[in-house]
Amino acid sequence: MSWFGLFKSKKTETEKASLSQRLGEGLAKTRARMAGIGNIFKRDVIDEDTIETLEDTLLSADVSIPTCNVIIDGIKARAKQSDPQTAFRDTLIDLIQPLKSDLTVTEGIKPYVILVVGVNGSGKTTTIGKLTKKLQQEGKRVMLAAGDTFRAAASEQLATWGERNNVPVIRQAPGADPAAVIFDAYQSAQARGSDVLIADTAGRLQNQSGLMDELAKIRRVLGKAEADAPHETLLVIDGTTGQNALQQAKLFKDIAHVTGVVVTKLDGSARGGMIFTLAHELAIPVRFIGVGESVDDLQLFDPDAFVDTLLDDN
Ligand SMILES: Nc1nc2c(ncn2[C@@H]2O[C@H](COP(=O)(O)OP(=O)(O)OP(=O)(O)O)[C@@H](O)[C@H]2O)c(=O)[nH]1
Ligand SMILES: [Mg+2]
Repeated sequence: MSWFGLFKSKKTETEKASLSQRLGEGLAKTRARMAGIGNIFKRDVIDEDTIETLEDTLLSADVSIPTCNVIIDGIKARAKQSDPQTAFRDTLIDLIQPLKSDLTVTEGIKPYVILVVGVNGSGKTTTIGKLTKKLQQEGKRVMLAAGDTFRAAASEQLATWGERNNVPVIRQAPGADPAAVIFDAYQSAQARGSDVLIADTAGRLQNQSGLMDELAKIRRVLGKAEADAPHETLLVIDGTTGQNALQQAKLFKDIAHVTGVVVTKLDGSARGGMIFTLAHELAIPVRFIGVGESVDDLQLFDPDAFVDTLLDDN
C-alpha cells in the first residue's frame, strides 16, 4: 500500500473537514472570480451571450484560449442531456480527472529518490519541507539533499526545514557541484537505510540553458549510483504566474523528464484556472497543490473537490 493510502485511511472526519475548509480558503480568490457563472447558467439555453461571458470569466482565471474552447465544446455537448450548470461542472471535472495520480513511494526501492525542479521562487524548498513532514507522518525515514548550491541562503533554508522535521540534510559549500552533492546524498541515504531522498535544485543559474544542462547532469550522475533514479521528478509551478508557467513547464517536461507537478500559491491567486490549462496542454499528473504556507496546505490533488470548491458560491 502506498503511503498515500495510509495517509488517507488515518484521516478522521474532523481532519477531512478541516482539509476541505483549507482548500476552500485557499481557492477563495479564484472562486470569487468564478462567482456569477451560476447566474449565467440560470437561463436554460446556452446562447452566444452565455458563451461570451463564460469565455471572459475563464480567461480571467487563466484558462488558455485552446482550453477554453475545449470547455465550451464540452458544455455544448453535455447540455443536451443535462442542465447547463451540471454540464459545466462535469466538463471541468472530466478535463482534470486524468491528472489525478498520487505519488507512490514504491516499497522495495530504497532510497526512493524525488528530484524537485522548477524556476526560482516557485516554492520548491517550501514544498520539500511540507512533503518531508507528510512522508514522516507515514513512517518514512527521509533525508534531504541541498542540490541548490547557487546561493548560500538556499542550503541554509533547506537545513532549517531539516532541523524542523528532524531529518538529516546533506549539503556542501556554496558553489559545489550539485550533481556531486546529490550523488553523495544518495550514497549516504543508502548507507543509513533512509526510505526517501528528496533533492532540492537551483531555480536560477546564469541562464536557462545553464540550468537545463545542470539538471541533465544531475540525472546522469545520479544514474551512475542507481539506474532508475530519480524515481520521481517533481516540477513545482507557481500558480500565480499564469501562461508563463505553462511555457516553463513544457521546457522542464522535456529536459528534466518531469513525472509529477505541484502547483503552489493557489491561495495567493485568482488564477486557479491554470490547472485546467495544464491538464489540456501539459498532461502530467498533479501530485499536490499548495494552498497556503502551513504543512496541511500541501494537499493531494482531488479533481472533484477542486471543481466543487471553485463552483461553491454559484
Ligand atoms: N501563499 C503561499 N506561499 C507559498 C506556497 N508555497 C511556497 N510559498 C512561498 O513562496 C516563497 C518562495 O518559496 P521557496 O520554497 O523559497 O521557493 P524556491 O522555488 O525554493 O525558490 P529558489 O530557491 O529561489 O529557487 C516563500 O516565501 C514561500 O513561503 C503556497 O502554497 N502558498
Ligand atoms: Mg529553494
